[in-house]
Amino acid sequence: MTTCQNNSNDKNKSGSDDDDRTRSHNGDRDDFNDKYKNDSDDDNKNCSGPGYVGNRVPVITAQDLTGAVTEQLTPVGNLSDKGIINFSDADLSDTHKVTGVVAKGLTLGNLTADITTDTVHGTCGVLTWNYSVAATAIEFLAKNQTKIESFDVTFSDGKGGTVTKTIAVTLTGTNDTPVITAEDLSGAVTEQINPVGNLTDKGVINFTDVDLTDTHCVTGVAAQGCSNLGKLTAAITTDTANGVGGVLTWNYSVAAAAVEFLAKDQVKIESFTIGFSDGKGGTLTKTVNVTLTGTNDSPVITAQDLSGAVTEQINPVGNLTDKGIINFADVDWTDTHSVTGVAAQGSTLGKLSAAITSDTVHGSCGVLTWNYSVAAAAVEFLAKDQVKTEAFDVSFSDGKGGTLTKT
Ligand SMILES: [Ca+2]
Ligand SMILES: [Ca+2]
Ligand SMILES: [Ca+2]
Ligand SMILES: [Ca+2]
Repeated sequence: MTTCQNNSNDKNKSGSDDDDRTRSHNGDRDDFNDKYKNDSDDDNKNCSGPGYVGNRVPVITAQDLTGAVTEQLTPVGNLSDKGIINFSDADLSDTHKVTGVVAKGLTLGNLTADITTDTVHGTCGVLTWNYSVAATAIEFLAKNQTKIESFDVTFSDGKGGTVTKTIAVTLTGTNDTPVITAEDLSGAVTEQINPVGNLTDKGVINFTDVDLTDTHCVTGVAAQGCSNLGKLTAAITTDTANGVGGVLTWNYSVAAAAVEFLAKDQVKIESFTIGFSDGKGGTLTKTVNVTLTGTNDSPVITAQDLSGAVTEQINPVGNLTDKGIINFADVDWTDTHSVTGVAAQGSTLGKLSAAITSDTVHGSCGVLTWNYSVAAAAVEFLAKDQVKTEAFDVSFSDGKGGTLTKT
């Protein structure tokens, strides 16, 4: 009885002086009994004796009623927290037990509670509560998003004295980076024969984000290198709902005329980097490659000299000759050209040869030169002002299927 009183005394009279302690040890009526002097003196002197008629409810002396867990970056096992409630009970012989733990509303975690140390001489009782939730169960929380789970814990002294305390555990979210579930990162356009408008392609990137409340946006599109002819735009066309179903759509466009310079099957790859974010520090970067494929364009004549003339000499010596040039262009920058044939129309006295004497540079300024020659002696038979026309078909090609024939 003396130890119980001292303990109780110490707890309830912080700052009391030595005189009080001395009086307790001396067996005088002490503070412990003073505290409960609403009861009769007899009851306090004989707590379990025949004169005892009332039960005293346990008294909380200290309590930790709040818990906290924080979402892990990579969920493993359980997240847990615990706390204790200290109590005393003036009824020295009472034993205590937890009689109920009731979750308030729907909770993701569980809370258990037990009397881990019962009172000794009425003091130092300890109720310990343990909260636990599966780490994976709270991944859905966004960064710093909180959810509070509450539980009513009731314990009893077995004599009708019960105490109910509410434990509130705060769950705090951590950001999860969006996850790509499918992606189309390659585009392709093909040069038209006759360029009109724009050449376009598009694709989508599908993503999820376990943080249910996160919204997403494209943070930037950057061309890689400086030679891109086209442009790429990107936007979140469908955001996630319940964490799934996010769609980022990219659109590539290039002026049809801008890719005419590509030769047949020549390819040019244009790359763009797309960044998007969940607004909470979770970012992803994706690179889209668009392949531009060329189509052949036939050479185009820009100027031409298709007629020659020679006149019979009085005294035939050597050959009579003439020549001319055909200027051409080819928008296919890399094409090289060659004469593929010279064919005389009917029988001719002279001969005509032809060659590409200057090929195109960046598609222009190509020159084909033809040379006609006939033996001077061979035309002596012509009377004064009599004419004979000799015709030749000259063909040249860009080597990619584009041919021209000139007469
Ligand atoms: Ca999260
Ligand atoms: Ca997120
Ligand atoms: Ca072309
Ligand atoms: Ca060509």
